[in-house]
Amino acid sequence: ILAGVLFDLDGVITDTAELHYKAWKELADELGIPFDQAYNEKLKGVDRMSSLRLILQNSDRKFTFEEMEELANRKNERYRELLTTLTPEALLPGVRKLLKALRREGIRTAVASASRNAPTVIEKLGVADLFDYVADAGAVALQKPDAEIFLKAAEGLGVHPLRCIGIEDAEAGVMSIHRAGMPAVGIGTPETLPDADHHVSGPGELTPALLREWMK
Ligand code: B16
Ligand code: MG
Repeated sequence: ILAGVLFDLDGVITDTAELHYKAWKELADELGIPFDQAYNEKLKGVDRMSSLRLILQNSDRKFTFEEMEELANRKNERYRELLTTLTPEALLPGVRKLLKALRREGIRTAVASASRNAPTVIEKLGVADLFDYVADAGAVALQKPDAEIFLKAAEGLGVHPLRCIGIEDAEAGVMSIHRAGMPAVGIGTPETLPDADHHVSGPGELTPALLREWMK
């Protein structure tokens, strides 16, 4: 029986990937490191430090840990500046309706994102009140594809993981959901997310009835 729905943020609730890209691109340009939209795909669902490491792989010089921390902070400051432009219009179609329908049916909802900025993002999108819990990405030791963030989200809801379903747009996230023992809904296709149990092209296609069905 379905009791909790755990949402990834970027690519599921909104497309912050573009803003992340802008902020990383500015940094990469300053450092003279090649970086484009195609490479940005690799950063989806990947936490901040790991994303930076992927970008710095294309540099011919080495960076100390202190330098890397400074670069990650600089990117985050720029990203947070860009987040001030976010409005409810940036919600992916159907998200608000789905959250309301789930609440009406007594199904609890949480955010299970790698982003430490998740609370700010859902606030700006005007849906913070519609989530029962936001797992703290900053308190997670093992990032996606480890199960930790989805298990923490279930725990925060007070719902057993085996009564939860997860929604993701990234491979690492789908793996994370499976490791937590939950069925995974992929926002994408069997080609982009071969391991997801079910696929939809956007959150607007989801309903409580469909999610209940997929729990069986
Ligand atoms: P932050 P998700 C992820 O969000 C993004 O997809 C990824 O590109 C980003 O690096 C990561 O959050 C960390 O974000 O720098 O804000 O902590 O897809 O897990 O919701
Ligand atoms: Mg995502």
